[in-house]
Amino acid sequence: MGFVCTSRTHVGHKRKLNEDSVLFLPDRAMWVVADGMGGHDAGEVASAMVVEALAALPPASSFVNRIGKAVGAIESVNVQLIELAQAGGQGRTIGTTVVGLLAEANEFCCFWVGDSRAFRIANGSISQITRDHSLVQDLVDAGMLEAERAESHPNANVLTRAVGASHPLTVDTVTGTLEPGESFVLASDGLTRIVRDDEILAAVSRLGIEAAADKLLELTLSRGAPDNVSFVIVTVT
Ligand SMILES: [Mn+2]
Repeated sequence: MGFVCTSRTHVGHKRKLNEDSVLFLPDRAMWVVADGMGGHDAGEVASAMVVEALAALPPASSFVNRIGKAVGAIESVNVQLIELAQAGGQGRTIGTTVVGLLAEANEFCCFWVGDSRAFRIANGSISQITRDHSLVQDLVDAGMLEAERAESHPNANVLTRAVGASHPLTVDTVTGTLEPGESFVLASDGLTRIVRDDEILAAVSRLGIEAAADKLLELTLSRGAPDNVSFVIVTVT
């Protein structure tokens, strides 16, 4: 399988610092978005650490082995971030989300922690293939909150899982078979809180990949871009 891919990251219109990090390695069929939290000297450090750890992964003997190494790298950054926060002594969390896509031959694996999302776009429809590790997602799953009201819930930003939050950390994964012509979108919540899934679908399925990325960023910025916004689009050729 071949890929065409692109990415964007932008500080947005309200934040002073871009705490998101993007890893874009088409040669190794690996793409990652991480959304750091904790403010200056924390969020951008955490998201960069997880991205750097994944970029530094050694070659693997099989795809399953490669997935295991990626998960292990995230678990190891989790421990490092907890130690870093303890060394700082102010009781704060230095954390990050992570969502990544790995591909090999005709297989893919998506791994994630937190509320950064992965979508799969195929045959004119979009499906979210990750499940947010967030309080509102748990409420939706329990039937206590309608999905449509989750974004506007006062606790919409409360995560139940993040890299750097607690030990041990469980990294969720989903695997599948790649189909030519389908696309994947990895995104931080700076995109997904502002741009609807059907708008992501329309941009990616109707426009070329660069124009689609420009459109998604433009939509976010024109709506105020209250958060950092980062995303990757990968189309299988
Ligand atoms: Mn964010």
